[in-house]
Amino acid sequence: MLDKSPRPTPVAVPNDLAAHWMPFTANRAFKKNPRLLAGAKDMHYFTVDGRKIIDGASGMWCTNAGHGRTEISSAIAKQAEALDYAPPFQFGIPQAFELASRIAELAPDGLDHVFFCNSGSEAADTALKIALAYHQINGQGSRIRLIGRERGYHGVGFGGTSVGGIVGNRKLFGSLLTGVDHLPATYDREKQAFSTGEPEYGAHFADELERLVNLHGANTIAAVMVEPMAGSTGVLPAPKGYLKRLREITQKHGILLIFDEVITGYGRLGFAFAAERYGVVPDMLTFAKGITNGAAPMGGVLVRDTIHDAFMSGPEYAVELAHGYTYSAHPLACAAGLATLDIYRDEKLFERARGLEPKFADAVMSLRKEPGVVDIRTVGLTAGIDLAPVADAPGKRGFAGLNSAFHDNDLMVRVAGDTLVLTPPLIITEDQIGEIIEKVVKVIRATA
Ligand code: PXG
Repeated sequence: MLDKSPRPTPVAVPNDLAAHWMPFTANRAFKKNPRLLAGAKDMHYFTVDGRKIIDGASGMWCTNAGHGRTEISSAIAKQAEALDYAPPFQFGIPQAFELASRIAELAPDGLDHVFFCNSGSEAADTALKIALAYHQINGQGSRIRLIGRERGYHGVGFGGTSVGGIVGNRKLFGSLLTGVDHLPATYDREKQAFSTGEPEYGAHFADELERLVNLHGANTIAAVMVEPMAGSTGVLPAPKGYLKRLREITQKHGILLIFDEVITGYGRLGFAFAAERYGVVPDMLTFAKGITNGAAPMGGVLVRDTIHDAFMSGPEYAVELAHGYTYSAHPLACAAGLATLDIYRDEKLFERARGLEPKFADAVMSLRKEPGVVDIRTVGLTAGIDLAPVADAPGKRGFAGLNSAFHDNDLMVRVAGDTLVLTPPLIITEDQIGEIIEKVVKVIRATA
């Protein structure tokens, strides 16, 4: 029987860290030496003990407009008072339609419809399901294979985990989806080290799709999903011409191309979407994070009109796609999204990111002379700095870097293995870029 008698050591006190099993976290290390945050404004976090931390990570690739934007928080508060919740199945709120139109307007021509969900993981699984369903209703039900890429990250649902290519995220979780295959990663350090922007070498990695088509037969392949810039694995920008070639091959074989723009969407690469930067229009495009500046959970899939329209047949009383979430197009997220898009537009933040890109790249590349820096990649306002790992302890130096940054240098960075990742809010000033780089120098030296 459940023992409800008073416990000698209460677990319900706010400063007891035991009950919260933290996601993607080294829980035991965290609880010995916590990194606890209490507030945030513009480019900074404030810790529970009152330190001011400069944010080199946009939280977790989310707060492109910087923290504590009152336009967003008051829009959320106003919406919560006017309409807290509305069922998204068979009912709607005007803000959801307005937000979908605004997102479609930012996207390349043809990507005209938005299916809302609550996260990047849900967006990835939604896009994969739409791809399978589309082929089914289009009379090509043999197209059931999904192709991802090694080192790709598409969240943690079963679809995204299966199509994703980060070994550590896959290996504990059984057989995952069947019928999934992977393109090779686009990274070759010997040929690409210290490239700024898109590496010259590597368009040919896309040709591996022809090999998979030969192996499986085009008529069995539903979709290919890739990030235009692989973020979570440590920042791997697409090589020059790579995405165009993927587009040509997918088109030739009737395979849908899905861009996962959860990270690259909303200005990270200097454009509303990376699709625009690369002049390549996918059939679907997933987004999350920056759509609400991180202030409310929201994700979504932009869908090509021909795919959407294919579903709009059959009796009008019938549901066309048996898919959706209780919190799809949640009123608070829609309010946050609309206020966020206003800020991006009014402050021209995508253009700002584009303008800062060369200065950011130069500043980050100055780190190449620091001890144990084995490669640096930059694109948009993002950089990956590979540190030589401690022998026989991959990830140990990266973790030390995270701690050195936070505890000793008042800096927040992301870490992927032994790669330090910088991806600051797009409101960053040139001086603040310099400040972050000075701090990173200290972190690299402290962990060498
Ligand atoms: N796709 C991509 C490309 C992502 O980067 C997801 C899907 C999943 O989104 P949700 O909202 O379900 O978490 C992501 C998430 C990191 C880091 O340190 C990156 C992500 C999440 C957490 C950490 O690089 N990206």
